[in-house]
Amino acid sequence: MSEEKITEAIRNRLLYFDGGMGSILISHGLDPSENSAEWNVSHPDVISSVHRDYIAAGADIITTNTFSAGPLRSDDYKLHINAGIEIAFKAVASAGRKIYVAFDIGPCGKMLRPYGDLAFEDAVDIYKAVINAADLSKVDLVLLETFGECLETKAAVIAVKESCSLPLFVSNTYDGQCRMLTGTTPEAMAAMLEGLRVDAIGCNCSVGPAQMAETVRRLAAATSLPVFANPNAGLPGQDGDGNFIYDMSADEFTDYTSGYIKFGISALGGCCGTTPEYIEKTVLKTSGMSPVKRNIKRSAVISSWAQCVHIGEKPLIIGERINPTGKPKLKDALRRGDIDYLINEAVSQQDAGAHVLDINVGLPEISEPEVIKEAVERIQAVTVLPLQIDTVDPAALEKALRAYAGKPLINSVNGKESSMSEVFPLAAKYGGAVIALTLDENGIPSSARERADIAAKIVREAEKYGIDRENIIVDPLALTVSSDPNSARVTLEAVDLIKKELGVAVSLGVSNISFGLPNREWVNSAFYAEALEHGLDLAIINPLSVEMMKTYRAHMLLHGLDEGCAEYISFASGHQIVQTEQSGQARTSAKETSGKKVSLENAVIAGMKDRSAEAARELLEFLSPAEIIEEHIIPALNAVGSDFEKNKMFLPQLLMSAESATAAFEEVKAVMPSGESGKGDFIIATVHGDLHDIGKNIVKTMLQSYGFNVIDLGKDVPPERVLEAVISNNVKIVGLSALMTTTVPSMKETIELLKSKVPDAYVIVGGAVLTEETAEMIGADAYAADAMATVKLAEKYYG
Ligand code: B1M
Repeated sequence: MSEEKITEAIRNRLLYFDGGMGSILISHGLDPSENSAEWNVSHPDVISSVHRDYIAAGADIITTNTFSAGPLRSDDYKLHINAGIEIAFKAVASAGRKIYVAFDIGPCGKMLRPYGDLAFEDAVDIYKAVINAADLSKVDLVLLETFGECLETKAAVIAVKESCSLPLFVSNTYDGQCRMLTGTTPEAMAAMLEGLRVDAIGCNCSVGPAQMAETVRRLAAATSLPVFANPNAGLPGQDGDGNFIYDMSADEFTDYTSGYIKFGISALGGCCGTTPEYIEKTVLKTSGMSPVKRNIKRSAVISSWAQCVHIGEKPLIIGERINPTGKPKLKDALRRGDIDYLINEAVSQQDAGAHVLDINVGLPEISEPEVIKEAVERIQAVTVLPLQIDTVDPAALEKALRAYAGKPLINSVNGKESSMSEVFPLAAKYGGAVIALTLDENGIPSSARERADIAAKIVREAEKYGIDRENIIVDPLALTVSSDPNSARVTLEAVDLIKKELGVAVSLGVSNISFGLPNREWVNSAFYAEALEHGLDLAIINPLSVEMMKTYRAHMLLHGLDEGCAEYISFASGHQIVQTEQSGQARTSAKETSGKKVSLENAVIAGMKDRSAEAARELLEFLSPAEIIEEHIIPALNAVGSDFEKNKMFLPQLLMSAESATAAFEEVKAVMPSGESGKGDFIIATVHGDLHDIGKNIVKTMLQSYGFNVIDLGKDVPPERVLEAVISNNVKIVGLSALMTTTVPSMKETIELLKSKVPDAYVIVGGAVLTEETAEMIGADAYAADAMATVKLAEKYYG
């Protein structure tokens, strides 16, 4: 009898993962700073006994001790991986029942751009190196675990898929608000991973089982794939030595985790702090239970790194402005490589109410694959909207699909064999809903019937690639009424036929209807209203056009799709759109009136690096550097910080704003007087654990311009390094910066070390999180609220 594959088993019955490994190894003497994968070589018996204990406890899936084995962690990673696989393979061989070996892969140890400096394709190569190092004949599946970031997860999935055909389970970590480190929701993750055709999705680590319940529920509601959950033994706390401790008993743990079964999950296990006892009690408590059948309403869904957009639930708008056709300024920006111009268009369209953004950068004189990749990477970092990848070049399409952090719309495929054979394999591999144009080798048919027939052919062909019809959105093509008076009628008839016969969603590039006519928006908006009446699901329009948005908002209102008329009222009262016709630039009138001041703040808030620098240069004509910093850069960052706190902005956007603020600051710094540099030396650092250095850099520049020689130790500086700099440079005055409540203890530690070794050291502290009182409490000599206060304190010290 052939063995039941893991992909079948997980659909047939409740399975059990094992529990924590690292926390058990620590109890056997592993130093938390050691690479636990090395123990596969140095302590194989310990690893083997942990596996055997989990098997005895009832686990069906044993994860190899290879979570932290990879080229960035150790040169010996191949050795560690294969030793780990061999130990697990032998442990299950003597189990007497089928136990599945999961080859466990954790995050690679470096952050991808924009959070770190690792390029996406380099990350793919790192994961490929890990997979190719392993003897995969001895494992049943690959498990990607504890991934906290959307793009890194995608890089690892692609690497696995391109290297082997083993079943792939993917588990992410979410916080208590059901967000991954970078803000991704369970629904967005499920959409992307289902599109990438993984075999099961789950969550592990980070929080305790109580806090994880909502993530598990949402994951299970968002996907038809099997879902699994491996929580920690409680919410992580820290002991006096800074070690993580987990304090939930096995009984309490199983009380929570057994409750996950009603959500429809297929497998349960544990993560940090759990032991064989936890798994045994889980198995006992849930014995006799089977996975609850989930009723997932299947609908087309696309996603960004942050959120999902469901197609077919209500009419949606695809912003059309990032497309060079007929837009000389955009063409020029593309030729100059000015991606900030595109970012401005993206942000304006998002503010105006678009739900999806079309990205088309096709110009014969640029390298479309390279430019579309950069455009996707940069635009997705500043917007939460899903993108529509719009290109006819398969190489460009593939580059964009790889770089995209989510499940995109693909624009487009058509009924030509050549188009379908190029686009469908890519859509099947990377996931995505596809816009299908009703044209084929014979051109665009003149009747609605023939267009619907082409649509049916495309849907059938897509199914051969495993792309089901909910991921096909048919565009029956709006052609200009100026050359064919029947064209609008035919298109609308085709909308009706296609929706009725195929049950798929329908989209239209609305403005094509008026090509060659004057006052095109009059025609466009009338046609748009009619198309909405016919059930148009997605309209590619200009969301900055008042005419079009009037039509949309009124339609939503009249069809009971605008609760409390809220969106209409907000649109009607105040959201007037001012458009500078040819330029392609547009802003709301409220923003426009505030002139240059808002333009630097907006650029920082929107994360436009080049625009921020440009705006700072402009402001320097009539403001002093200090005024620009105090009145423009800092307020913009405060606004960003406040939106971040309210979950309105997420880490990628925070990061883009920080980079933009830095770009503006660099411009300002360039014109600041350098000072005579003889007033004395000053050591400055951001404390250990803290990566915020914008404020510290401002303080440094201000000190320099007042004549001090600043020794800058950078950010995330350990106390010993500060002490060493004080001693080796014989400088007693030190400025420390900390921006987070969590890094104030590190500041205190630094002060204590300095004072114990150099009692006459004079320490000034600063940073948004500090006050006079805190400064005193942690033993600082002085508190500086800002850069000027620091200069005054330094002058007093040396004076
Ligand atoms: Co983050 N961050 N951040 N962040 N970030 C804050 C600080 C936060 C308040 C945002 C929020 O939630 N509202 C919050 C901390 C909450 C808290 O503990 N109370 C926070 C968080 C939580 C985080 C992360 C944990 C987010 C995450 O990963 N989930 C993460 C932590 C990373 C780490 O440090 N380990 C993180 C990451 C980042 C970015 C990397 C994206 C980026 C920093 C980029 C960089 O610095 N290169 C960033 C940013 C930009 C911010 C905000 C938005 C802006 C900080 C800033 O530059 N302000 C910030 C929110 C806010 O402060 N409104 C926020 C402008 C700057 C000029 O002010 O630094 O105060 P400031 O400096 C002033 C004075 O304080 C004084 O003079 C300066 C000039 O007037 N001063 C000194 C400062 N240092 C001094 C030293 C002196 C003297 C005076 O020595 C003599």
